[in-house]
Amino acid sequence: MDMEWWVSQPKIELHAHLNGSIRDSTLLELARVLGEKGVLDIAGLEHVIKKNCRSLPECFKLFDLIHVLTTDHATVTRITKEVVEDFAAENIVYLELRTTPKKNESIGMSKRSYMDAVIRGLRTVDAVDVAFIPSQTSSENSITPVTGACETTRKKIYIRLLLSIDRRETTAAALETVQLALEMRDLGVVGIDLSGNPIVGKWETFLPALKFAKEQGLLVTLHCGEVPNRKEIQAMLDFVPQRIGHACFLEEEDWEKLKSSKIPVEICLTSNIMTQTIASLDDHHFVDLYNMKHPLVLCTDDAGVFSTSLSQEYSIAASSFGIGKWEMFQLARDAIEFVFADDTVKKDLREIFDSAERKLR
Ligand code: 6MZ
Repeated sequence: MDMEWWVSQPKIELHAHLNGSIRDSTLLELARVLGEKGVLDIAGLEHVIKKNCRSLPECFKLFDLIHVLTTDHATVTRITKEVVEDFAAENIVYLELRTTPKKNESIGMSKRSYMDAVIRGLRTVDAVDVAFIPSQTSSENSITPVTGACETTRKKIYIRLLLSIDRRETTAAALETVQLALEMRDLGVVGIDLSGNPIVGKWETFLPALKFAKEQGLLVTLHCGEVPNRKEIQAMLDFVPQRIGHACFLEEEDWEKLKSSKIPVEICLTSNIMTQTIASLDDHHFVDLYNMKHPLVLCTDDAGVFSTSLSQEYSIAASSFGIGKWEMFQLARDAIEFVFADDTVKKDLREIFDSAERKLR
């Protein structure tokens, strides 16, 4: 199967970090502008940006650099728009985009104004129809089935937002993010993510904010087991989040707990390989989870940083694990059950997949 086939099929993306999904070309352009202004020494920077294999610690250094380049309101708006257009272009019909609200007093940025810039980005997308305000979801959007590369009608993408707590943050900062998520529920914010450098920060620091989020009905996904950390992995599974990301370093007992809990796992193949979290695809836990019929969803993590796309992740899984086209289509459809959006959206998504399926038969 060629890439065109994977691109043409409807897909659901549930684990994508905004700043990790930025286009290479935009990143280089922003770096050059700051370089010309003398704000940044860009010697060697292009090499860093273009490097296509980096360890997990190197990745977080790159994120700090990306944040220097992107964290002003106009750029946040621009990259949001571009990221949405890029996902929609490859027939992602539902995108749960996550980002860490950032505060920078020197440029008048609060977590709220950062998120407002993201929302402006969603509003300025013009290449495709964007459905992100929950109350308007059913009336605003007639269903545009995604049927293939030669589709002539406009594409449509549902978007929901997750606010990320960075593991460098304090309990108070994490609570502020949860509070903001609650305030922005009518703008499509549906949940909270815990992410950032997995060797930084302690679970106990974030727990009060995550508990509060849960009590308030926000849905939670956690980066879990990206590095070996037995105690934290156990505590995370005991918290019973609605989904977890990665799950690379679980021990036997944790696997049992995960499997009986049926917590869906967001699998990011290229990310795990590039960061050398998993040595090779042959060793990837995808196979075991897939064979067990454990709920799972293929995701990109950081499509820009890892030079991948969701279509490519599907293609890699199919060829590496010998899974047929039809099964892969079902895998993509199964993700409907794990989205954090409400039943109206799920119903629309089912219709989109049904319509695509009729064309496949
Ligand atoms: C953990 C990750 C990540 O939030 O600024 N992030 N956290 N593990 C990963 N695996 C490679 N990839 C990205 O997007 C970038 C931020 O997302 C988190 C990190 O906190 C990173 O700084 P935003 O839009």
